[in-house]
Amino acid sequence: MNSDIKHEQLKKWINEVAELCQPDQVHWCDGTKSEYDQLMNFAVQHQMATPLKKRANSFLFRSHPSDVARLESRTYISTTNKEDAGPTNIWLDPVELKSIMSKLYTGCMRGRTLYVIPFSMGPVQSPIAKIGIEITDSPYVVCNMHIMTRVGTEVLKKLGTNGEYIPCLHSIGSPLSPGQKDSSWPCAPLEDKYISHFPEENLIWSYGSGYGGNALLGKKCLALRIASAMAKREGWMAEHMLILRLTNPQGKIFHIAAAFPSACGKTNLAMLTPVIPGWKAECIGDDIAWIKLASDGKPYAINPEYGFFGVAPGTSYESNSSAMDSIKENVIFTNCALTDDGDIWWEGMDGEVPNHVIDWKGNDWTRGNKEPAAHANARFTAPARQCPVICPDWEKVEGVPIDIFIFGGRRASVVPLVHEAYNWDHGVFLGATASSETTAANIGAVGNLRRDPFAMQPFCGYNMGDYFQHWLDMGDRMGKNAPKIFYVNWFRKNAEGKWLWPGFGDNSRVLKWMCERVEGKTGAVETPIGYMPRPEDLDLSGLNLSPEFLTELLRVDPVAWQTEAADVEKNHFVKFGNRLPKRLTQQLDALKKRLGV
Ligand code: OXD
Ligand code: MN
Repeated sequence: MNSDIKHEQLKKWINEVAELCQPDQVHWCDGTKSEYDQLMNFAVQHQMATPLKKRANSFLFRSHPSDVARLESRTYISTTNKEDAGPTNIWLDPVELKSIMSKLYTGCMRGRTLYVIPFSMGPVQSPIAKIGIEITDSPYVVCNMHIMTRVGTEVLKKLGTNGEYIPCLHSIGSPLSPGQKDSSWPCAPLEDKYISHFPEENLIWSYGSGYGGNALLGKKCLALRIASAMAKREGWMAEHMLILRLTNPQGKIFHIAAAFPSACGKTNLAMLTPVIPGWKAECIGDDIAWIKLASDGKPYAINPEYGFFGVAPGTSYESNSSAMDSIKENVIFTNCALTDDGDIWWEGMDGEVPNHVIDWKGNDWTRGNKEPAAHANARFTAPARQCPVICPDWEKVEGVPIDIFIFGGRRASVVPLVHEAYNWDHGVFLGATASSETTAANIGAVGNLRRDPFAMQPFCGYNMGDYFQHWLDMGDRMGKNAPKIFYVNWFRKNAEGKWLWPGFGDNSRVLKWMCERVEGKTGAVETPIGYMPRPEDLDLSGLNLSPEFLTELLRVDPVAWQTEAADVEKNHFVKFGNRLPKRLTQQLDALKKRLGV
């Protein structure tokens, strides 16, 4: 036990966990580079990681084929009353769940080291930041946490003798007997994996998986599920949102926070290169926003993370040059392919498809192979400071004032390029009814349409009906300072299945319209679903977009929207019973009336 630790309650918790999990040793992480290097050396020596010849201080890991993404089907919100977890979460009674998991945790770290990771979500001195302590037996998790959060002694100093922290217990669930050879990605079988949250006591217990959000507990578990429940209790917001600064040619600054489901282009939008002359975009965060009202009544957001855990396939200089420049060195790659000259590769990267690589399963792969070489949810973990368009204010302790909220998802049809809410309640309705086709970020079927309210379906740590009410309450508190709300769909297709909108840098054209709406400088038409730009309101200069494509992008089909409204009523809102705020039912009624239903 580290004798510098003065926090008695923390020491007691570590001792209790060590007694239960029975590791060979306990290591308190200090967050230094030498600690990172030692752990990476260990991972390389034990054939868990491959150093990349072509990228300085960068490593490739290959996970077990069963452990490749978040596992919503094994993610639990465990509250005393089932209703408090709500219809979008899987609930288990806390006593029962703790009993199951305590059995699994017993002796689970035998033959391994228990690492204690003190971390801060948000700049350590930010009044919006929160401290977590993750216990893990995975060196891979420690190294990723070094990049994704602020780890180390500074955090322990802030914690002092009795500071508040969120305990996050993680084990890969794979003890070693004496002399047993370890595997390159130890983890537990699916039926023993649990990603559990106890929001009433701000507690996280995760067992059996070593991958991403299942194991890097600062991210989805703390910064979204537990934080959303804390935010509700404490009157702030924890959202699945990127944060972006846009500066117009006159030097006016706008801050945008945008929520999209996993693997729907948040990182690309967060780092976009505007195609319209004179506009500048800077990235503050690509996944999570914590937002508090300041004394001026405005909502201020921080990015609680310190790095990017981005989806690799599809990332290229063409789609996101800033992401590519962020991953030149000091990066952990997971489930990417390895080229013969010691670099990584994935589908959708610039240049020629290589003749030969080692695929994410460790097998030879040659061009033309039907199976992808990189897993669809392969990831890069990179320090945010390496992003060439990181905003100079990204670590501002008070955050940045938000002017615009955006919701969206992947919809091949029905949903137009952009529409604007009539008012705050209507905006909350747009967030509450957001929908998207599912992606590989979660283990499960890909391409199915599902409602993903506020892109928080997998991440809201309490009853989603109460979460809708929280958004309404926050709007009431913000009043005239409430940001304008928009809904976008970059993914609409024509009858032949072709994308109608180029996306990426061209999305700046849509953002420009939003900023001009905030300034009251541009027009819009009223449609049944909200305000929309007329073709002439969008800056389309230099874009070779056919008039038919533009018409289709901005088309509102009343019959299709009647079907949407009926789906919201019969299959979505009905799930929330008496937890559904009346103000949202009124919004649905108003939509139906505008549609002539
Ligand atoms: C992520 C996700 O990793 O949303 O950000 O799955
Ligand atoms: Mn995400």
